Amino acid sequence: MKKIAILMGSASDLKLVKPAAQLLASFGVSAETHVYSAHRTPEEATAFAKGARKEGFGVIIAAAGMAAHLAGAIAAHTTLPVIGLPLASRAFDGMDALLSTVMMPLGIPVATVGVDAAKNAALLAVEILAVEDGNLRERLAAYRQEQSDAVRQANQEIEKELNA
Ligand code: RP5
Repeated sequence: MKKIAILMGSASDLKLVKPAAQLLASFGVSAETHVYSAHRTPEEATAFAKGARKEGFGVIIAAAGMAAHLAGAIAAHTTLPVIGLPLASRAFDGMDALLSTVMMPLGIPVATVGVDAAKNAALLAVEILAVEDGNLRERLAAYRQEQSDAVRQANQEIEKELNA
């Protein structure tokens, strides 16, 4: 099975990114996490992107806040799918990172999830690997079933409480 990389632009992003690593672990997917800054360690970020396919990665999640250029900078140096994870920060509550991540120029796409949507970034990465992996497809189906069951249960409890 291919590996998934989780990159973040600063150590200060870890709390927001950790749910992605935890979800990947729950699916039994091999993941590596690194701090690479598009602006402060561009050489390391570029070297990682250039070597990622050879190193066995199948998907790269790139998380950043503020002027969030990490996902685009990584995508510029690989043809692996890159999932951009914009992170909220003080000044603009994530809108800065969302627009910096999603508005890529023609030719270098970044699949961008919602602000702070670390679990969705991880699920999308698993879905990409699952194209070639039947076991992951089954685990995704089970995850969705559990999710739907929880929503139905919550609905029943609210209906019972408020519609009696
Ligand atoms: C981004 O700048 C990082 O991803 C982080 O979200 C933000 C602030 O970085 P620090 O000042 O916390 O290092 O590149």
